[in-house]
Amino acid sequence: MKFKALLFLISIYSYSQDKHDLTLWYSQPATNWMTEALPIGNGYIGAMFFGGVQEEHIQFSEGTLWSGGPDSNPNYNFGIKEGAYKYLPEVRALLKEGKTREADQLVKAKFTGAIETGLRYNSEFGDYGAQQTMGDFFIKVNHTGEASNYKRSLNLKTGLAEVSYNIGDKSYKRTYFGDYPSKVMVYHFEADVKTDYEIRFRSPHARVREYFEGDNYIFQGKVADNGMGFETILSLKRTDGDISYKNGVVYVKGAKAMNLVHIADTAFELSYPDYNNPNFRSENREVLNHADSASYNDLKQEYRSDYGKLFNRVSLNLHGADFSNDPTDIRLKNYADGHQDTGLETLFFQYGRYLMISGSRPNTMSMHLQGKWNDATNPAWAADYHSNINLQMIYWPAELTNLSECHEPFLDYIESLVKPGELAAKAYFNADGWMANTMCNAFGYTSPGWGIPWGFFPGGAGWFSQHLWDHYDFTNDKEFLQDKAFPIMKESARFWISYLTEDENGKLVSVPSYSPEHGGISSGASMDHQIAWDVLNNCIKAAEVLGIEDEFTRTALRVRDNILPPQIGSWGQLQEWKEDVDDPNNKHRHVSHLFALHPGNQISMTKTPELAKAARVSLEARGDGGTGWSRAWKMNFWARLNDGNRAHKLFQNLLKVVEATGMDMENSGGTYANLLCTHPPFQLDGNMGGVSGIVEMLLQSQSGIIELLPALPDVWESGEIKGLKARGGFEVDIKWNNGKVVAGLIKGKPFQKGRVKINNKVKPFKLNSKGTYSF
Ligand code: FUC
Repeated sequence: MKFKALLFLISIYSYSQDKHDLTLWYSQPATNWMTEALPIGNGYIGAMFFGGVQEEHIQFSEGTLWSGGPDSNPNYNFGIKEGAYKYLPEVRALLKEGKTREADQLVKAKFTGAIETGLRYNSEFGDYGAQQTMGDFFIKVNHTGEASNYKRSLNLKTGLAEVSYNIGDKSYKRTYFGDYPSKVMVYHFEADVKTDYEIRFRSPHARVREYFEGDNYIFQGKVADNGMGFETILSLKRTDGDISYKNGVVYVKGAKAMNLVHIADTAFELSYPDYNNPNFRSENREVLNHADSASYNDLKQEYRSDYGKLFNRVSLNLHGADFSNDPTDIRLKNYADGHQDTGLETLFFQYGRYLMISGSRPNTMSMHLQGKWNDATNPAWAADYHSNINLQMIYWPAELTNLSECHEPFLDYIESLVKPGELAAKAYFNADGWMANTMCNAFGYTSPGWGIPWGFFPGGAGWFSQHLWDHYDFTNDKEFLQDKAFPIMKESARFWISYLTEDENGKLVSVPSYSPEHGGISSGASMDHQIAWDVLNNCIKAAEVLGIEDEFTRTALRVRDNILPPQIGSWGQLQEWKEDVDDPNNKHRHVSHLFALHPGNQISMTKTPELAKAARVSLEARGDGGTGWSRAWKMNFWARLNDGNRAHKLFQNLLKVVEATGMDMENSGGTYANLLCTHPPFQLDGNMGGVSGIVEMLLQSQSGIIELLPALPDVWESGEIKGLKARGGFEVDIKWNNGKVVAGLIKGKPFQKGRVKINNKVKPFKLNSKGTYSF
């Protein structure tokens, strides 16, 4: 039996090389979902627990539960307005004549995506829909008296969340985790003394059927506006004590151990055009039956082994202060007051990896703006898939931090957008290939958003395609490149080949265009040009790997080399638009025109020093603030500019503790007490962008050279990192002292060759017959 076979693996995988204590912990229960509750997940379900003494509150959502889409409105058509393309020549002509205002008005009238809103919809996003919470469990613990020694924690080494306290001389303990292999969440309650519990489930959705059968509490519901069915089951099979059920409440009496195994599924399937899975109920039962063959300890060990296998691939040790004896909320405050705490920085790094493992596993839905953690039916920005920075940033650390398989849900999601994205590209621009604009949902919405300028960004598909190339580049999986990546990349390149037009100097430009969410209409937003360059360049590299040389590759080469290159403007800045109109006092959160520096690689310190200098001028002008993700992105930019101290300053700004939960678009980013990133409100992008920023400070490989410590800040004078990935499929360990590399190891295929930059010297290397090279 699988569970037994896994028992011995635990001893191998539970060992973590991290010397830091990697625990988030608090001496009081959470009172606020967004800022204090702690996240757990099994890839499918994301849950947040509060840890109340008298009553536990566990909120959860399942990634595929969405409102809106085709079943909410028979006219739903991926946002497409047929025939819009007829107005494209007119917009272009107006821009040529310098009639910018008229051109902008025509775009606003004709090139906004269709959306229907109204009271009958679950969210303000109408038939576009929004990610949905499934509901909340409230678990009353019947004990009286004051609690002492209270602790609520999340241990990243074991992956286990715990709540523990005493009442009098009796101790109580809860252990929670999300087990991906068995597709279950597990909530385990134990006490020295027989205890009574009451369990209630509340869902904001319509109840179809609620009942108790065998050892299982079952709730079947549906989303009001699209009728999407879902089912959640709580199995009490492993609970001692008496179990009874009345009027929606499960009563457990006299249990020393109460064990709740929790599953959930929905009628959604990520498949164009109807997105339905009619078999979800029987699939849910299979999950339950399979899990029923395992004891609590089996599930726990299966989880620890599965989690540990991924988590322990990377360890980070930074010498210096480590205040892990202080609760995390206190540490965060002290850090904001200027206390150094490299332990907290390491905790933030590994927390991002924990969130990736808990929120994104093969065959689960892609993470959204909040990963898998959403407690609302009308969440901020629909908790959707934003393509103008957010979704990509969420997945930046996947390859870098050796969690390549966690990247897959996003890559599958990209694939699901191709067909509707082709229809949208034809309808709006009569263009070849596929596009995706700023906001994408679970149902193939790839049209421009319903407002301009924020909604107009056909560059989404090209940027997404970078992730397909990177997945190949970090893994060398040629089959993946050939069968999945290249066809999708090629079609997003073909979009640009047909959308770009020649300007007065014969250069190819994007007309009309808008720099993401900033400024007005343009005859060439730099980010568009850089994305087009990037996807064409990646296609050319992919074709070389696959041995393809044809009409497409020849065109790709010609078009790439004729795109208007990044321009340096009047104050030495990198221009955000073809028009030299950048304002040196502008602090806008988006820094889109630096795409070519990061995550692109058209601009670099060594190959294009003048452009890198201009990028630096622009970055200086934008400042060190912004929303959470904006600070995180700036960390990555400064790392690419080899300025470790400045990157670290941005990291400190990202870790700035924030208590407010409202929406703020300006300069209020930071981190909540539960270490989730503050946009505000909560968005996962800043967590993940921060992790990627840390990696970019320690290791870069985008130039084809493995560069060790390219942007080491003074405060990280000595340390060690193991298991990072580099392009070419390499795995890299680095140890450093006094700012200099002292030892390291590169792993890969036997006899594989590469180049490595150690202490500013580039040298070629060849792995030995075991596939290693140590220095
Ligand atoms: C983009 C950003 C906002 C926010 C939203 C989800 O629109 O400009 O700051 O992150 O995505």
